[in-house]
Amino acid sequence: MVGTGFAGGSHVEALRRVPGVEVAALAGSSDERARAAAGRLGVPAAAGDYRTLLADASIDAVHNCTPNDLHHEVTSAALEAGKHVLAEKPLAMDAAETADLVGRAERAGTVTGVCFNYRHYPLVAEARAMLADGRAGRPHLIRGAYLQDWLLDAADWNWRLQSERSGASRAIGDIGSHWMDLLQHVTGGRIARVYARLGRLHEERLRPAGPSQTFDRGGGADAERVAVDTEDFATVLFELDGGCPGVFTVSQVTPGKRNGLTFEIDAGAVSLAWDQEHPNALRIGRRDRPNEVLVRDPALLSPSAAALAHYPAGHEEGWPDGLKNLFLDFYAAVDAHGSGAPHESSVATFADAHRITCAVEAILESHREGRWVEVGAGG
Ligand code: SOE
Repeated sequence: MVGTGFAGGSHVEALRRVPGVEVAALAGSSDERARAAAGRLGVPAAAGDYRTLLADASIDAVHNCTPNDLHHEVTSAALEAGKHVLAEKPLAMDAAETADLVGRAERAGTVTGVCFNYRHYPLVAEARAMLADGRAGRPHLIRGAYLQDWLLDAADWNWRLQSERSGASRAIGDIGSHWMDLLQHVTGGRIARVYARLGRLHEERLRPAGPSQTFDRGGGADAERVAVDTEDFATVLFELDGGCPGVFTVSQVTPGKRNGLTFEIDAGAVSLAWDQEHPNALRIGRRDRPNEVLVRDPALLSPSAAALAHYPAGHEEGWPDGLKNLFLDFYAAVDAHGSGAPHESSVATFADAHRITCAVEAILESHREGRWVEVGAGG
């Protein structure tokens, strides 16, 4: 595990529930931080330099949970060392870097994937199955949002507020990227063109002298006032490659929305609505008979969705379980790589993540130029 923040901690916890996987060591930005995190998470070895882990031949796979500006460097080095790599999103800082990593992964030939974790919920898989097998009909209109409030106050601070660490886009890059990946995964379509407006609640924020983690609240009295150059919120009109139109809103400053990722897909036979904060229900809208709320009951789900539900109905599963599902899939792919057995994976590929970065860049360009922008191949 490389990285000691929110992502690193949640990965270690979910990996504990993946049979056959052992978290061997954890690397951080210093010996001290790595040791503290390893102690907290119960990981047996710690290193202040991730290269120590890469040199260890007994380590098969690396999770890259570093801040965005280190993604390309750490992932490239891990591939070079012949490791399987599960990379946190965004795959890298910009499309030139993500395109480069797609090539490196192909050349390395190890198993690679990107942590677009919202794909791996049972009722997301059910919506996907209903669209893929025709039960839902063809999508003709899409709506959605990804809304949070952890950056509402000017005193809320995190490295994501520094574009040199996080990338040119923040709200879209950090969470809009999840929404776009999820939508593409569920519908099987691709966002082909976008028209976007971005905005900021705070032109300046208060940066604390000490460290702060994702989702920490407020800074201390010693905070320094700094200018912000990335967006707090955005609205995006888009069209899928088949022509289906849609719209989504992204915000990290919406009071009361902690991790409110939602989609609504209107299709010919039914509409499908899902909400990450209530992940065990899929709303199925109908015209000629009563609407349904399909709950996460393995006995009632399609096989691809039931495979992601580990407990009986009423025994609720959520965010940590989606992450576990992603890792079960990734490590099944690692096993299959070793044995040569076939494995069909739902984990986002480096190429999928590159395409998302191209969409993020198209959104920035659309805002800058005030026009529709085609999502290019980038790189
Ligand atoms: C912060 O916005 C964050 O931790 C994102 O970086 C994650 O990708 C998202 O899943 C939850 O929120």
